[in-house]
Parts: sequence; structure tokens; C-alpha cells
Amino acid sequence: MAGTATAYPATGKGTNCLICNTTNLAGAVLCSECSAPMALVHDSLAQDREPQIVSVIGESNVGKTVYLGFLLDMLSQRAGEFEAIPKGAYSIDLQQSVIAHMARRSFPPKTPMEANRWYWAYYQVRQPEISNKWADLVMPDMAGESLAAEVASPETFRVIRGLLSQSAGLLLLVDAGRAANCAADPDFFGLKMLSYIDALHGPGRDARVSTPTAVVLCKSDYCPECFDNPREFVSANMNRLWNLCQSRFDNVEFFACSVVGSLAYATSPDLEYVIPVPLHTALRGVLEPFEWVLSQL
Ligand SMILES: Nc1nc2c(ncn2[C@@H]2O[C@H](COP(=O)(O)OP(=O)(O)OP(=O)(O)O)[C@@H](O)[C@H]2O)c(=O)[nH]1
Ligand SMILES: [Mg+2]
Ligand SMILES: [Zn+2]
Repeated sequence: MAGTATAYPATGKGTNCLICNTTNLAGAVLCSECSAPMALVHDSLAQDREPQIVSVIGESNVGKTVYLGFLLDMLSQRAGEFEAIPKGAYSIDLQQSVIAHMARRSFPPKTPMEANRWYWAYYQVRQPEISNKWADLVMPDMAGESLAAEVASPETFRVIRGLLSQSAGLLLLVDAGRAANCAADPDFFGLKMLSYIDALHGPGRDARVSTPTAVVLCKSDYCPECFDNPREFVSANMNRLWNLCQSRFDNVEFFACSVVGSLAYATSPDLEYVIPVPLHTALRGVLEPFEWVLSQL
């Protein structure tokens, strides 16, 4: 977690934040302006390579934390012939939390809105089979409600604006289960998110957004037909989002993903709602969108 990032000894010189460029006192753990961990800066200086930000975005409850946790864990287990090295112990906290929860047959908790409580991962990644070039990736686990607040009222969350304007790659997660049930909100949220990103790249500009953007249909276990043709699913069930992708985004690809094999539902006399219980993990389509984004960087 950001709050557990290493404190660095004061050297008398300030350090510029990687995300918002504010100068912070040497020794600061979090940026005073945007709450990004200052360890990112120190780790990237040690690396001597420009880090690239890959952002996982989407509305609250879409599955960002679960997705990112499993993705990082797959990378560190060398899935897809990836070699991945976490830079700093703080980079491991998210995957550890997700794996620990799922092992206890529960989903991880909702991400808090406050940026100083988010998990950040800084990973060095390469696929030696394809290229020996390393990519240094910064991947924060943002809260859906904070993203919604920033999109509704830009500049509310400077850290989000900083992250999205600098992102080299985007993974937009959308809830396929709800879209398949004719809910319009996943379509509207995706539309808002991408129009925010379009505007960030320069309002009124004619050029289209070139940032590689993977649209990931989460919870596709609810509608397995997504795996056959995610592109067709988005064009049929999330037509507003599809149209914006076609007219403003130059480099978009569509994917389906699911992390659970089977779910049970539980409640208790003192609860007014039902909780989904993941009976077993079955990862499908987690690596593919990431692999595609990486190949486009
Ligand atoms: N069926 C199914 N449910 C899933 C899957 N992934 C996530 N979920 C459900 O979605 C819920 C939310 O997942 P999170 O990863 O916490 O969602 P989030 O996008 O991080 O939400 P915020 O932290 O509020 O932004 C989980 O508690 C599960 O109930 C999946 O692959 N299949
Ligand atoms: Mg979350
Ligand atoms: Zn900052």
C-alpha cells in the first residue's frame, strides 16, 4: 500500500513527484499534492529508465482490484513467458491481498476513495521470447468512485488527472455481466471515461487518441459468449462506447476476462444483502489484454 512505501533519508534537496511534478521535501513518503508514493521516483531513478504508466480504469465494482491483483500475480509466476520483477516490496501488496482473500473464498474489499490508501505496483517486465527490452510499468489500483468524481468534475483528483494524462496504455474494464442484462450504466460509464480521456488529449483537436486502449469485458463468466467475439459483444451491447472508440480512438482492442470458475451466494440473518462467494479461481483472459497493450507501447 502507498502508506507502507519506504521513507527515504533527507538529503537536503527536494524530489519531484513522478505523477504531478510537485517538489516534495526529501524524505517524504507520499507526494503532498497528489499522494503518489515517492518511492516510485526513487525506484525509477535507480532504474535509469523512464517508467511508463499503465492505468486500469472502470467504474466501482467492475473488478479492477481483482483483475490487477491476478495479473500481477500471473506475471510474477512467469505466465505467458513473462519475466517480471517488482521494484520495492510495496509493489507486491496488491497481489498478496487479492490472493489471500481469494484463498479464503472471499473477494477483496472495495478500494478506498482516498489516494493515499491505494496500492501501487512498479514492475519491470519483459517477454524474452519476443524481445529483450524491459518495460518499466507503474500500475496503481484506483478507486472507481474517485474516477467517477474526477470524470464528473475534472481537477477533483489531481492524481487521476496526472495519471491519465501520462498513461502510455489503458485498460478500460467494463461489466459484461450487467451489459448482457441490458443495463445501460456500463456503457455510459465507459463512454464518460473515454470522453474524459479524449478531452485530456486536447479538446477540439482533430487528431484521434493514439494511446493503446484495451476494452476488457470483466465478469464474462456471466456471459461466456463474450469470449467468442468480444468486439461484437461491445458493438451490440455497448453501442455508445463502441461508437466513441470508432470515431476518436486509433488503437483499441476488445477482450473478455473472468477470474472465477464458480460462485455461490451467501447471506446471514443480520445481513440485508447477498454476498457472492468465489468457490474457485479460474483465470481466463487476464493476460491477453495486458500482453496486447505491452506490445503496442
Ligand atoms: N462473476 C465474477 N465476479 C467478479 C469477477 N471479478 C470481480 N467480480 C465481482 O466484482 C466485485 C468487485 O471487484 P473489485 O475488483 O473489488 O472491483 P473494483 O473495480 O476494484 O471496485 P472499486 O474498488 O470500488 O473501484 C467483486 O467483489 C466480485 O463480486 C469475475 O471475474 N467474475
Ligand atoms: Mg478496487
Ligand atoms: Zn504528486
